[in-house]
Amino acid sequence: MNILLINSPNETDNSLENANYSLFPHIGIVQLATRLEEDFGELINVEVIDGGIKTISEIKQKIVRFEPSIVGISVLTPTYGEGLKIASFAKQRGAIVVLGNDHAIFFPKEILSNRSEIDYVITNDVAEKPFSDLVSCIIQKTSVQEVDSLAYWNNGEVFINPVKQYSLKDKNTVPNLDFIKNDLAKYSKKYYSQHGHLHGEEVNVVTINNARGCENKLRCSYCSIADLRVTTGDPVQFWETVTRYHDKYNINLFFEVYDSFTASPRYIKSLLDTMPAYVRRKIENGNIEFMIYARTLGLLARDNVNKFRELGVRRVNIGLDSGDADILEAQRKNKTTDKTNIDALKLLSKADMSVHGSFMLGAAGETFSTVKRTTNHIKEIMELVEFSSIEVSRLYPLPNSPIWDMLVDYFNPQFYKNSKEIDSVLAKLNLYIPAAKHVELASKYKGADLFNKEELMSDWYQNFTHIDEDFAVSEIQKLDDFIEMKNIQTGKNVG
Ligand code: B12
Ligand code: SF4
Repeated sequence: MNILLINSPNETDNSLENANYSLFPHIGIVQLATRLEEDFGELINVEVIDGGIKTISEIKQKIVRFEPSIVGISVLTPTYGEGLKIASFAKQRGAIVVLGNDHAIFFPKEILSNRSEIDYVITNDVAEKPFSDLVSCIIQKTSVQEVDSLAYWNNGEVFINPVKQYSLKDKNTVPNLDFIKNDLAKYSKKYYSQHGHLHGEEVNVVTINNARGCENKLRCSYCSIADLRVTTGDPVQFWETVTRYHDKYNINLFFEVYDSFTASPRYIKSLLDTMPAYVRRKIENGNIEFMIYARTLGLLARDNVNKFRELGVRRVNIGLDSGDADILEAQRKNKTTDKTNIDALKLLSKADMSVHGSFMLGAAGETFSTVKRTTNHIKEIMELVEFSSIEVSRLYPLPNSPIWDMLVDYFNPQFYKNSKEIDSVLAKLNLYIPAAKHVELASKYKGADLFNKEELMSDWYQNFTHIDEDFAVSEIQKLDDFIEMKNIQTGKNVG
């Protein structure tokens, strides 16, 4: 049986890519492919294709040539529209279509109800086991009723089976890079063309993931990550993987996509304690480097920056977000201020690390003067540390976030106790939204599975900020020009 796993591409055109887009492999689908191969061996033939580096027409050609019986598509909210086009094409050619990843996790019922081209949705962000169980049922033609986290049709009704929580400690499948061995050079070349100057002569990149979650239990207002609970894998297996990838594929830059590397002090210690002498030497000689995500508060704690230096971290991605302390609080950054950001950047500079920083203009309650403060802040911090890139974007409200509660789920919020609490948060930001407006927004978006990003942003700016969207766009353009003048890469989370 042939199984094809696809990462759906961004709908934005290439000139509007974010600063790291398609520079690294989509590791989730490689991990799923590896697990299927481990579980089914010769019974299946599984391949992966990443929309980050392939066009929709290349993906369609692949479907025609490979004739998969099962097509699994990884969809995020901004990539879901393209994912549906791929799904329809695969369905017309007779494949069973399964969706996974964040957008599918958030809207299983809506997706199955609105889209006849989708057969199943896996609603777990550690999806190896449920996906493998589903494939087993399809191969053996048995009932899917016992597959955990599965959304499916039964007797004219959509069912969603209970979601099991998987811990990476128990099992974290190590992705077999042979699935993408012909593409590895493509990512590395793209990465080198944009950020090569930050590294040595040859940069071979890969994505790696041995821990997930974040210490900010409040959840940043825009954070759309499915599950923020911290789960960490075996540190010894991590170093074995690093060593294998380095020796076999010549990888020297590892992008560990742990949501916040500062989340678990115990895990940091366990990595330091188990680091093999071979890797330590490679790190000291500059032959192995890591790029991570971190929170600035976490970087200021427990001598973390020096520990990260020892672990080989040379590039840090940070959501700096704003230069205004009140806006940072409104964004639920949980005790992070503009000063915290500045202090952390200074420490990173001392440790000779480069930074990818992202900002957005349009947080709840944003005003002309808070935008001005952020603009000045960006100009100030540019001198503090080496930036690989500074990305300033409009705010794009995504589901499963506190701002989605404000915009869509006002009457039934997930991250606020009730509508009253949202009202009081908004009132502190001088925002008073009539009940009729909330009713209008809820009925506009409730029950939908596909969203128009421009419409979402327009509703957001009009109702939840004190600035015009056009003003945000023009300030971003001015900032981009300034940043590029300093030879720092820009990028867009939203075009
Ligand atoms: C690393 C990362 C990136 C890297 C990606 C590098 C790469 N090529 O993969 C960069 C910085 C480039 C990036 C870009 C974008 N990202 Co991003 N990214 C992440 C991050 C931090 C980790 C993702 C990851 O690799 N995790 C590790 C792997 C092993 O896990 P996984 O991908 O989740 O896969 C597992 C499950 O989801 C599931 N699964 C995945 N695919 C499938 C498919 C099937 C069929 C099944 C059954 C299961 C399944 O099984 C996998 C194994 O357990 C997440 C945060 C998070 N925790 O998810 C945000 C996140 C996924 N990104 C997000 C977004 C919005 C984007 C962009 C659209 C931003 C933009 N506007 O350009 C682009 C889209 C890129 C694309 N087309 O894939 C959002 C998605 C929210 C949403 N509502 O959908 C997240 C959650 C962050 C956030 N804002 O809150 N991203
Ligand atoms: S720091 Fe990042 S991962 Fe943590 S809650 Fe905020 S956006 Fe989400």
